[in-house]
Amino acid sequence: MDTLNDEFYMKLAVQMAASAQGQTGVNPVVGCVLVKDGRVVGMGAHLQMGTAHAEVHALDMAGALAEGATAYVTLEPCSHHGRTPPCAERLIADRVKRVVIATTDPNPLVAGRGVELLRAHGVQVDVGVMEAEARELNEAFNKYIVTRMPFVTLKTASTLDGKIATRTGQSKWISGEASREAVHTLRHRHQAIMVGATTVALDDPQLTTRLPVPGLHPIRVVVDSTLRIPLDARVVTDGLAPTIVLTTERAAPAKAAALAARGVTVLRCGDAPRVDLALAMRALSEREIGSVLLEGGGQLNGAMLSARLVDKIVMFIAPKIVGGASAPGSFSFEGYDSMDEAVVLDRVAMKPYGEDLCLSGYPRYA
Ligand code: AOF
Ligand code: ZN
Repeated sequence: MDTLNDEFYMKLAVQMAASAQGQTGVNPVVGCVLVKDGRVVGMGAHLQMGTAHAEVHALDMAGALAEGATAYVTLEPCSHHGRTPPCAERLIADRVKRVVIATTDPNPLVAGRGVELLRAHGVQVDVGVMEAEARELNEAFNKYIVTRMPFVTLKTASTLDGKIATRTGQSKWISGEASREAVHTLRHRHQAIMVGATTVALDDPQLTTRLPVPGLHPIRVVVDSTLRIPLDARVVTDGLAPTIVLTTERAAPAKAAALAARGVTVLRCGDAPRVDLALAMRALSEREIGSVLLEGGGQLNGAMLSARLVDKIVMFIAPKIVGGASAPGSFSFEGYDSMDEAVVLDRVAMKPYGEDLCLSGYPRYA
């Protein structure tokens, strides 16, 4: 049985934050629980960009009971005037006695100032309860807010021999149902989903979120240097989510106009024969896209990895072997001569999904 302690209440706050993953745009997910004299008197989560922060919901619920209470917050209360007023000031005004924080806010506008402000007004502040869990919930925000580049999660599903299709191009299905459902949850939790034009031409995917309950569809991003995306592709015609095509200055203006007429946003990133992927990621972040789920194929995965633009890899491995020297793999790029140059994953985690194995980690570039 769980003991009633700081971790117990923080765990609840973390769970509330986790439930909002995917719906706060470039804002972090945050949960807050207020406890007074052994009772929970307020709870809240930040639910959408531009709306109240977690602390405000919890304090509104508690009303006068906030006086003398302890607040458990998964992220350092803000000290700045953003789209909403500073939470640290509100906690002080409502006379909260103690604030327990999982992790500080990396936002340069906050970054410790929330803690300082609270302490300066005599509030007891303790930082670091369930820190790792709280930080991981906001790994995309943590990167975006500091670098203004989106956090890229590369997801791939391959056979035991690393293939993402047979030598004739068949890819349905490599992974099992449990893995595929996990992928749709990943889609829900990312602001955008990105694939190459070849994937669109071959598979005509919808790139939407399909789960046992309704999910959020990510913005669809297609990397297409020559604008060969068919005008009747589902991502162009179905209207289920916005679609952005990343291309080059050389792409045909008539095709760009035809796509634009169908509601597709065409962004030109670089003059080279290929899309400048770093520029492209910057262009997405300028549109307030802070997280991207990269779903291949192998060429785009390889190019993104070579450009060091991949932050996390989530790989589903199915217990199947299809062989074929020409069958495509998860990462197709020139490759390295020496093992010393290999991209190595840090903080590796492994989890079974049905008969598949999900291996994830964070690439460290040599
Ligand atoms: C908190 N509690 O629940 C959240 C915080 O534009 P705004 O007003 O929504 O502010 C966004 C920034 O505030 C965001 O970048 C992050 O630093 C912090 N988010 N802070 O105290 C919350 N969502
Ligand atoms: Zn706030």
